[in-house]
Amino acid sequence: MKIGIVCYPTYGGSGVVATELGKGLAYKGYDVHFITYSAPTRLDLFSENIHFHQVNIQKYPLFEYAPYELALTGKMVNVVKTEHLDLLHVHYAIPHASAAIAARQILATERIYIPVITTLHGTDISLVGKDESFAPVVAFSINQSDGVTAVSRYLQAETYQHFPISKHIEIIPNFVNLQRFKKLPKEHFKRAIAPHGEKLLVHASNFRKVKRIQDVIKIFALVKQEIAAKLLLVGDGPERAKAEHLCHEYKLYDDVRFLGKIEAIEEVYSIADLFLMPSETESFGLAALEAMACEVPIISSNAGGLPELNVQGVTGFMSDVGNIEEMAAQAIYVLDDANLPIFKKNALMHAQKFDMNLILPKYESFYKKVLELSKKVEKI
Ligand code: GMT
Repeated sequence: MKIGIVCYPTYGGSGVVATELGKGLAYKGYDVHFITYSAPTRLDLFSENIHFHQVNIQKYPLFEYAPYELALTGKMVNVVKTEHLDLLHVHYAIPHASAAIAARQILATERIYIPVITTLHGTDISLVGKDESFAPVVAFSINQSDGVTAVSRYLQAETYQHFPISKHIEIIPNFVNLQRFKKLPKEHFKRAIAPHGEKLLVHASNFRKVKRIQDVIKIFALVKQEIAAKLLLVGDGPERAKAEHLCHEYKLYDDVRFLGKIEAIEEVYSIADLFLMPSETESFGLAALEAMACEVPIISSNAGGLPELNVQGVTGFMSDVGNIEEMAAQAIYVLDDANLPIFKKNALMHAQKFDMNLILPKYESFYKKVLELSKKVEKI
């Protein structure tokens, strides 16, 4: 089967899921064509089954806002035709789903029928998608897709609640590659960062407002009052400057390390004792899952789909958004030497339920179902 995958190639959960899915499918023998504006960050694999088609946008003085969606649509049309794709799988509704629906319509005029599957990831529904300038287009493209998936039960419910959707939305949770995300022997790295046996807390994200980085620092400040600890912050984004400022204000700067964007993030998780995710909303929380696979328990908010991932009192704890005192108290409890080993073991055991080898077949059967249904529609 030949599949076109459209995603955001930069740091961000939806791009990571799309890329890991593409790599996994290529490994299974599918011919995978990534259609994006630059090579996806995690597309580090050389494989004869993986192809990359770059979307280029013409610069023209008239365009104050270059029409990326049109360039993407045109690219999809061309790639479907030249590569004889069977299916387009787009990740993140805006603008990938509407571009794919337009491409499908253009191709239909040449009697080429290409089914479109849209995977909803989170902010395309919960934050950006609800914006009144996008909402009608998001609803239209979901309803028009041949198949729609969402990464959690929460996101499915949220989509039905906020948009007039007549389409079935299949839930296919995010997954983790357990070959890559596992606890690695990095004790030397840990000794360098925490030479006195301090506990290591970690947070990884794109440092956007929704991640509540300031809560991460405030929780850490409270934890540090009770136990020796260090904080590692992985990633970068608009909230970083504020976070740095807060560290200075709390006189924490020597105990917090801003590591920036890191490729081998599993090496950081391998030395971590606790992952903090106090997000305002989170449709799934992929970074937390990858940390869990490296035996790291989670302290998170209970927003969005996080209760589907973090099991209260088992893999860590959850609190209401912004309840930093409770999150800090729970972190201190988990980090206690009497409790930590069991939480670590539980985190790994739970992450194994999201093993890529279990979730990929769900996408494969969904592809088959959508292809069969669309063949019937074609005949009518
Ligand atoms: O907003 C982000 O954190 C990035 C965003 C994305 O689409 O790139 O992440 C969303 O998709 C991830 C993969 O499915 C989920 O794990 C994240 O929970 C989700 N983020 C939010 O809902 C805020």
